[in-house]
Amino acid sequence: MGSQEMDQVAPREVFWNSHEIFQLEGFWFYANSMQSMAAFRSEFQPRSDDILLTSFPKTGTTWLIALCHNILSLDDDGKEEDDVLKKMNPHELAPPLDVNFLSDQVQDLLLDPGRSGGRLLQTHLPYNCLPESVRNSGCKIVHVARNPKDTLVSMWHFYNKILKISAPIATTTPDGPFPVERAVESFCSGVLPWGPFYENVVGYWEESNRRPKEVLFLKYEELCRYPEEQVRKLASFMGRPFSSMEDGDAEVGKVLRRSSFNRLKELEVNKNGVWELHRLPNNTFFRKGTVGDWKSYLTPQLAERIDQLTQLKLQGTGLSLDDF
Ligand code: PAP
Repeated sequence: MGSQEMDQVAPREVFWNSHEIFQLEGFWFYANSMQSMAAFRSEFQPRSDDILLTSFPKTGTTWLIALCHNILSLDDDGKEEDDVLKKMNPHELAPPLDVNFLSDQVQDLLLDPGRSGGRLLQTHLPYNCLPESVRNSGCKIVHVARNPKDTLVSMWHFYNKILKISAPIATTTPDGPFPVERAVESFCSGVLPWGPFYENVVGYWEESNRRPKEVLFLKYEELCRYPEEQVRKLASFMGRPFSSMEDGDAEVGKVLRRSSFNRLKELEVNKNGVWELHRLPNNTFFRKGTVGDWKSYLTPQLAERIDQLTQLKLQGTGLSLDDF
């Protein structure tokens, strides 16, 4: 469906009293990205060595981009001072294709990713909404998932912050933080950008079971708990396995250090820089970077509400997002 047809027929809602969203194929997306999304779905030409990073928002996208970028950059024998992450927020290396497909920056990046090896691409689109060309191309897809309560709390902080600074996607600017109870309500209803959360995640989980060589499913919590093991798994999947010898261990350490939350958060570019494409301060992508922060924000009742839904939605899928 083209964006004009979509515009006429798509159901619409307002997310958090501020962002207009529309529904397509059971999922919700920002209304102002309708044109870009339609173009991405119909025009995007994948290459067989592309690596497409996918995620529901706030589940570890920034970290995943940094990790993959640093894995691919090992071949360039980059010195610390040449590290582009010192000059750019990780998102600038792989802007969301569904939202920015028509921008000059993305079109330039698609033509010349500026590094040897495959292109690093990113989207929050659910698996079934990816361009057909991607689903049929066999290009590699990595998905990162996260505990739903931590995802929600991260999202709550993020939107409260960007609404305060009146990002261009927002139509109104509220006085105080959006009530967390209403954020839980909206999360559970599934009516939120790229939602419903569960269906988005399960789509990739199921595809990773069907095509494990082409779709890798990672969890934020496992990356936190077993970083070396998970990065080795990611690199092997990307076709850049580390050696099991000492030099391999050193490379894994380098990738993890360069991608670490503490390092990235403290870089000048992420403390004070702005991601011009979205006019967002880079610091909005680095908050706490921990597991279980939901405990500081959700009452037992709200947590129980999400847990029950998680159980219901993941029943029979073999997926658990509450292991930690
Ligand atoms: P996005 O969907 O807007 O791109 P995304 O990067 O998926 O956001 O998620 C942001 C979360 O990842 C934040 O979590 P928090 O709110 O619970 O703190 C952010 O702090 C965290 N994060 C960002 N970079 C890293 C990193 N290098 N390591 C671990 N966590 C990170």
